[in-house]
Amino acid sequence: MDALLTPLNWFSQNILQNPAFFVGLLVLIGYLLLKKPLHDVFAGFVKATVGYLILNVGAGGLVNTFRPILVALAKKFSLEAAVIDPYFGLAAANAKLEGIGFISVATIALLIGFGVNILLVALRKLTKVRTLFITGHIMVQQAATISVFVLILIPQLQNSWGAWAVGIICGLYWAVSSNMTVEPTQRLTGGGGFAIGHQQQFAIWFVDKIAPFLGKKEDNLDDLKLPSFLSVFHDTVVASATLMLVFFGSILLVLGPEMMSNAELIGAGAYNPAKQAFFMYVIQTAFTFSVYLFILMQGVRMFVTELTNAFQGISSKLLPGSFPAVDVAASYGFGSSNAVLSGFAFGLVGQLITIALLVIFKNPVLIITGFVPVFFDNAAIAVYADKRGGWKAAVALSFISGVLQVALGAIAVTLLGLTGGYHGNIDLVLPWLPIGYIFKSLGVIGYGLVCLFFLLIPQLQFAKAKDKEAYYRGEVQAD
Ligand code: ASC
Repeated sequence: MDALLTPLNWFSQNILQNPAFFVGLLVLIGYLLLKKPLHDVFAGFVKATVGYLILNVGAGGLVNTFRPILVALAKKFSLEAAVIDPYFGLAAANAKLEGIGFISVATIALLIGFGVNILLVALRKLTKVRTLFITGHIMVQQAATISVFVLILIPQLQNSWGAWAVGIICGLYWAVSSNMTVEPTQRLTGGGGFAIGHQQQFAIWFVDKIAPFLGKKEDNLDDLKLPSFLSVFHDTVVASATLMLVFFGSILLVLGPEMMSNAELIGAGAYNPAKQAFFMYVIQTAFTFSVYLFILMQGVRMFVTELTNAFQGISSKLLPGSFPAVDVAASYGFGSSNAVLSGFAFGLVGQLITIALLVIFKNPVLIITGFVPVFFDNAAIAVYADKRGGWKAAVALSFISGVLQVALGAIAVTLLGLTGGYHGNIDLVLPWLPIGYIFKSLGVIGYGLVCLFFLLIPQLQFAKAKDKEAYYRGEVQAD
C-alpha cells in the first residue's frame, strides 16, 4: 500500500497542490504529445510555470495586502465575527475537523476527488463531462469545507468511509461545475479552449443565462460614454488606483498610523513611521492594488496562452475532448477592461449594505467582508454579465452576489457551527448551502440524491445541445 501512497502523496503535495507546476507539467505533456521540438516543449513549460508563478505573486499580493486591513478594521471596532474568505474558511474548517478527529480526511479526499474527475472525463461519452479541474490551491480549500459539510451534517459518515464520501462528492462538484462553464467561457473568450475551475462556476452559468434579460450586451462597460474627464477611468490602472484610494484610503485613515504599524496584525505591509509619512503610506498602499492587479493579468496571459495551445495535445490524445478548468483570473482579460473593478465595487456595496442589515437586525452572527470573494468572485460575475447583458447586468448581478455572499454566508456559519470564518465564495453558498440542508435533513439518502443531481446536470446540458458533436468540441450553440 505504501508503495502506492508515497508517490501519490508526493504528487499531491508537489504538483497537484502547486498549480504552477501542475500547469507546467500539463503544458510539457501536451507539447510532447503534439510532437513539438524539444526546445519548444521546454520553452512552453517554462513560460506556463513562470506565468502561473507571476499570477501567484499578483493574487498573493492582493490577498496579503488587503486582507489584513479588513481584519484590522474588525479589531478596531472589537467585532467578534466570521470573515468570509477561503483562507479563514480553511482555518475554521480544519479546526472543526480536528475537533472531531478527522483532520486528514480533506487531504485524502483531494486525491480521490481528482481521480473521480479524471474518471468522469475518461467516461465522457457516458457522463458528458468535458472538464478537468486543475486549480490545486482551490481544491485544497474546498476539500476542507466540503469535509465539514459531509461529516458534520451527516454524522453517520464519521467513519472510515468518510474520506471516500467527501472525495466522491468533491470530484463530482469539480467536474460538473467546471463543465457548466465551458459554453459561457468559450463565448467570453471567443473559443479560448479553457473552462473555469475555481469558486464561482454555478454563478457563471447562471449569469450567462440571466444577463441577456437584464440589459443589452451592446451597452457594455467599455462603450459606456463617460464625460471626457471621467474617460480616464477606462484605463484599469487609473480606475483601480483611484477606486482603492477612495475605498482603502478611507479605511486606512479610520484605522490610523498606530493600528497600521502593528506588524503582528498587518504583516509585511505594516506602516513604519520612521520611514514614511502616513499620508504617503496610504497612497502607496492604495496604488499597490493596481500594481498587483497588473502583475496578475500579465501572469495569466502567459500561462493561458501556453496551456490552451498545449492542451490540444492532451485533449486529442490523452483525455480526448477534455478542457482544462483553470483559475477564474484567466477570464479577466477577455471582458471589458473595467468589468473587474465594477464587479468588485458593486459587489462590495452589496456586501456592506447586507452587513449593515445584520447589525441593525442584531443577527447573532456578524460577517466581515473577506477580500477574496468580494474581489475575485464579483469581478468574474461582472466580466461574464457584461459580455451578455452589458453594464446593467454587470452592476445588478455583482451587487446581488455581494448580498448573497454575506446573507447566506451568515447562515452557513450557523449551520456548520464554525468559528472565525467561512469560505464565503459564491458557489460555497449557492449551491452548497441548500446542499447542506439536504444533508442535514435526509442524511445519507440526501448525500446520494446530491450525487445524482450532480450527475444529472451534464446530461441535461447534453440533451439541450442541438449539435451533439459540437457539445463535445465545446462550441457555442445558439440558445
Ligand atoms: C481564490 C483564492 C485565491 C484567489 C486566486 C485568484 O479563491 O483562494 O488565492 O482566489 O486563486 O487568482
